[in-house]
Amino acid sequence: MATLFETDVNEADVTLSGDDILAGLDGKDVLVSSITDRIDADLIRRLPKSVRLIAQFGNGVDNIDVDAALAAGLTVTNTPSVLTEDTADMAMALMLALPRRLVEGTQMLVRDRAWAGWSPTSMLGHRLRGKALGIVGMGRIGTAVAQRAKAFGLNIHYYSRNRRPPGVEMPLEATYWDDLDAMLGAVDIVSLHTPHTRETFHILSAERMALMRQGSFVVNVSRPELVDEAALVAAIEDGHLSGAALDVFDNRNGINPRLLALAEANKVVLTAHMASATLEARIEMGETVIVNIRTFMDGHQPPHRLLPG
Ligand code: 8YV
Repeated sequence: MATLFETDVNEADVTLSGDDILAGLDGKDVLVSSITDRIDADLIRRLPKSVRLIAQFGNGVDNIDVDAALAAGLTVTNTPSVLTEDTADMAMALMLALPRRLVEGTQMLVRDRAWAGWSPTSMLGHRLRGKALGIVGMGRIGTAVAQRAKAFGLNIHYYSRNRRPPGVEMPLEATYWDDLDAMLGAVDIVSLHTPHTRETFHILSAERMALMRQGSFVVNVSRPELVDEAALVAAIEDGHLSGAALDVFDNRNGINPRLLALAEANKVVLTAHMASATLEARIEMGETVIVNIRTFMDGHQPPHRLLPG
């Protein structure tokens, strides 16, 4: 960006306040944001007139009030596709980590130095093949997860606003559910791949967790807001769910100590919002931001612009 444009970078790599963001924007055409920058309606109202494009470095845009931005005549872009495969890889890794006790096995060896050697009943986990996976949100990432899971022998179920065409469903032998509640009672693993919007906030509510099968578990590489975390913790504590593998969790006031306790007890696997954190994805995300800016500044519609609604 610095080669192509006159660029002001947040070199400190720390989250800026709204006022700090505004202070750096005087006379600028473009604001490049990422998930930790809260671009709400108030900040949008206070943006200098020079700013015409918000180019998000990221797929999800729930940190931006997109409706307010579009209503103010701004263009908003994101960086989809380039992080799909890496994010799906991480979902698959998390799906394996719980039943195959990957973290626990490593900790026993390395942290606890407590391995007594192989024995027939040591570190027994559960087989993935033959289990039913319920994917919530069958977009790009959900579909990429389904492809991987199919190769691992999981039976694919999905809930999505729209049923996917036979060309997508058939190779996956996927079962479509138009009723999320019904799907939850029919699967062993629930993996969340829907964006965080007003409609999807707590899509996995306490009521819905109660509908999940005894001993089933949750994978979330999307957004913490999709899950009622307090209810999830309670459902694992009381043994209804066997666990959760979470790349995202509520971290606004630190991580919930009860969630951490469950992680210590190896019922929960936590990773640090790193599903898309590959060097390759970050480079391609940056390149996509640049393509969006360049086409916009050249007077064209940028390829990854968001539409109203
Ligand atoms: C990114 C993500 O790292 O792109 C997304 O939606 O959740 C992450 O994987 C982050 O958003 C960058 O802004």
